[in-house]
Amino acid sequence: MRFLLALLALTTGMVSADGGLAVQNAWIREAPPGASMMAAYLTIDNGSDQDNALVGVSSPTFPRIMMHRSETVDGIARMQHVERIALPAHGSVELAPGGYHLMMATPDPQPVAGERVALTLHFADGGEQQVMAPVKKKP
Ligand SMILES: [Cu+2]
Repeated sequence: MRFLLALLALTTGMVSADGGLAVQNAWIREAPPGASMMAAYLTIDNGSDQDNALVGVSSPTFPRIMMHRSETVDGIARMQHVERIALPAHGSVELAPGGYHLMMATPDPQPVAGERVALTLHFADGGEQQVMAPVKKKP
């Protein structure tokens, strides 16, 4: 049954079976050839009554995925490493350019637009969800 649910998650790219969390619009920005880092973005809806948090992301394609937040301080844009991204009950958190994002070292070969990459999101309550994130050119 778990396997079936996982399959369903893979085909729809969206799950709400696990504590009311739904992961949507996951995508990875295609990087120029030779770029050392790639970024990924997605939206997480927490439809449950429980606060939760994103505490890590893993992928067979990317050996190490970090969670970052971009911010501008005194006119200087910089990125800060974060250990967790809070997902308040009945809230929605968007990882988007200019804010929270996933950052990963570019593997060799480098994933390019049109490919899809599996990302597994790990949550503070012990749950996890897998999504297939397409690689896209910068919109
Ligand atoms: Cu970053």
